[in-house]
Amino acid sequence: MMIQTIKTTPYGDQKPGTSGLRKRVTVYQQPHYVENYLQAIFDSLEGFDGQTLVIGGDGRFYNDVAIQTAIRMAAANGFGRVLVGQGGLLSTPAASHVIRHHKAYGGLVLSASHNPGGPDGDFGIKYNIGNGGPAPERITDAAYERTKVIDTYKTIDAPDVALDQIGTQHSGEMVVEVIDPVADYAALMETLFDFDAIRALFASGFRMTFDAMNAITGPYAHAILEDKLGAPKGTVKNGTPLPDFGQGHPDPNLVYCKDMFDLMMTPDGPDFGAASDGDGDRNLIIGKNRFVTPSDSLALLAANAHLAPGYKSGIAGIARSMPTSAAADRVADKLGIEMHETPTGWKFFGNLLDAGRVTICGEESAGTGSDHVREKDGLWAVLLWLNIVAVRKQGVDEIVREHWATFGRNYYTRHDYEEVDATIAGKLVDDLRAQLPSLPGKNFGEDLQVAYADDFKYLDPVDGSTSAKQGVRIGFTDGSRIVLRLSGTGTVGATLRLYLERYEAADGRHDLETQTALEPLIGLSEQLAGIKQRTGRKDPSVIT
Ligand code: VG1
Ligand code: CO
Repeated sequence: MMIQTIKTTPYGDQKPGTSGLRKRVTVYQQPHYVENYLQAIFDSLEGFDGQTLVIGGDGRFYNDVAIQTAIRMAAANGFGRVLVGQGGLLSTPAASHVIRHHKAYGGLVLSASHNPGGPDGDFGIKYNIGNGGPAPERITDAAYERTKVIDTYKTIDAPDVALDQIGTQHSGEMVVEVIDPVADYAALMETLFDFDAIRALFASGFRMTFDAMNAITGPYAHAILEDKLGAPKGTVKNGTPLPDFGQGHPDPNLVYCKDMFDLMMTPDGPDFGAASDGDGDRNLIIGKNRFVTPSDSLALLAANAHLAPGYKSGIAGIARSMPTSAAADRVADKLGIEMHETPTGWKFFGNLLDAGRVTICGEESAGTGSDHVREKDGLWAVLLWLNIVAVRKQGVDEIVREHWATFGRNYYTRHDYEEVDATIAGKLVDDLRAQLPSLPGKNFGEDLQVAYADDFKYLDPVDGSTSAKQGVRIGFTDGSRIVLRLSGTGTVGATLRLYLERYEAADGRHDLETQTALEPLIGLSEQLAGIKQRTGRKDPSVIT
């Protein structure tokens, strides 16, 4: 096998964000752009000689090109074997499972998640470590430093691998195994959930609609929901992964799944609606007449997880990202288990999961998951919901209302301002940060008194590492919160995310319209941060 060492020059913009390196496809198509980044990752790792690397992506445009490049470079860099999903496909949670199940050294997940795909869309590369989870900052920081000085990369002169052909092939001397992307994952789901109970639910006439958004979950949902669980054919919509996601925006929220939301609010609509994102790690849950916020969903799943076989002996603890509502904290409190608040991004859950300190994790951005893999997992959340509905023999709305009546309700919303001028956005956050020391103790309106105001800093209780400047949070004495941070996944300008939360006790009012319930906090955040005034925007781009 002739290893080629190719000369290259650094790009200055290969700093990974919240979840890998996401850029426009046109950026990735620059000469050696993919190669530089992959070599920088390999250069930041040790001891993988002869080991296994998993490769898979969400099927978006440029996946095939990047995968062939990655296979040749893996061979040249000394990996012994590559496992790749057929057609280059692996959902993010399935990739995580394949890494763990086959004891791989690590994996490359090629995705820009919910960002649009196609020649004018986005592409992304993320490296996952041997526990199946996103590389910690120690590795992503090292890779970034390496991209700044990289001058050569290694590859081999070998033909493309036939990605459609399941079985063993070679790239140079390295073994390449093309695997069924669904099989391992579907088998894992079967060990966690009561498939008989869910089968009986569908057999009794329970109607569900699942939108795969022309993205990666189509094959998984067809195989699990329709083939294994007996949901009628047609339950899964948009179930074939397309390179441009059918020109859609594969983000399962109330904007891009508005049609499903409207359907779920009609009297003769289905009993259960769900969707997942481009790479299959997010979930949207809508019951008949009831949208479940991701923060509530985390709390509900944690409170009811013991109804599923995989969690029947209870959960060790819960972790949530800082901007996620504190609904789950109340569940942890009642169960007497550990509760952790981490920075945004799944990579911060890895240590807690590995140490067995938490079992269930979640983010307000529609991500929930457990210790079964080290990524958030869209279909897992859907199946756990179905399992709970099947066992409790209640509808989603009823389950949610009972939860609020027990724990109280955390009214919650996120306002995103997308593609804002980066300088304006940066200054806005800086100015708010500067106000923080003066806020504690201050009163706003009748009942808002600031209890604390800080820039969130995380101390990892497992390895002692710290991550600073993770978002501004202003907490009030009644449990309300205002959180502001800049997105780390956007590819154009800056995205400001404003998160608002208000707690209403178990015997309080649970039927207010969310934006109305949060009106005072929305007004106060504008007074403090001036997003509309400084950006000239009248309204948020997206409200979730
Ligand atoms: C967003 C979400 C975050 C999530 C990340 C990756 O990050 O807020 O909760 O972990 O996307 O999810 P940011 O930095 O833009 O706020 V995914 O489904 O895009 O892999
Ligand atoms: Co995703």
